[in-house]
Amino acid sequence: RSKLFYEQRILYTKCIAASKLFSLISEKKTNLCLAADVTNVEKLLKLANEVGPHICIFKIHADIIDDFAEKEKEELKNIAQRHNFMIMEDRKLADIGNTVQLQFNQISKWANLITVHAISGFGILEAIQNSMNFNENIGVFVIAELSSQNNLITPDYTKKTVHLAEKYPKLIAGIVCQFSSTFSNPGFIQMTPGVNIEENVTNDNLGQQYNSPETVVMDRSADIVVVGRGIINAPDPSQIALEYKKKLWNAYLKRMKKNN
Ligand code: UP6
Repeated sequence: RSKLFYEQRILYTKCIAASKLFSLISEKKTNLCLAADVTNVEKLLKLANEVGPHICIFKIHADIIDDFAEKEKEELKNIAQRHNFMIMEDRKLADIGNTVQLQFNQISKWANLITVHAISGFGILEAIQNSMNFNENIGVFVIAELSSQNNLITPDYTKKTVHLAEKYPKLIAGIVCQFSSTFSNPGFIQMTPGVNIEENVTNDNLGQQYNSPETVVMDRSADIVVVGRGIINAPDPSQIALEYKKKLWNAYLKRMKKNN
């Protein structure tokens, strides 16, 4: 998997959203996903406008945003179209199939990508698959590992999660994980959070752990890297996003050179 260029990976995926994402990444030459964890909706839209040119995914937590209504969702969709990025709702759905289906039907009205935990078993993916018949363009990222210190996910849980994901290739765009060994299917996109370019920033005080762009892309084969506070707390988010974009893309090119 780590030897293949993004555009080559299209051949291996059965998920429409993943193949769009692979082409978008190679066209824009960016594997950066912004975690736009802000609570103010104007600030959110401003970030999308300013950082949009440098990212492949604009990832949000809709439930932390004040007044994120129909109008603002439309506006975000327009910005996404203008700057050619995808919108991810990082909802980490985890309930029984029926509840998840109802949640998914709402979220799929405005998001292109969504995250889910596999904790409740096959029902969660089955439910989304049923709804997907009406909207084939939305892709799912399954959480197989977390970036936080002492989290409760075990190697066995991770293995079973990947195994379950393999059964839904049309649905699954990728896997949220930390290591290249977590899965091998080149059709799945590895999305990895927990990255900061400041050498002295290795964690926050709530368990988050950070690595460098080189570590996650070169050593751990990340395909898309999630950066939040490293960008959004900077005085000029757009300028720092460009810096992350360049570092991450160079790390990808180096990995390709080394592996081919
Ligand atoms: N995220 C993680 N770790 C995971 C999964 N998701 O940090 O294992 C998400 C968080 C946040 C972002 O919900 O939105 O990635 C990381 O933000 P940060 O760069 O500000 O730490």
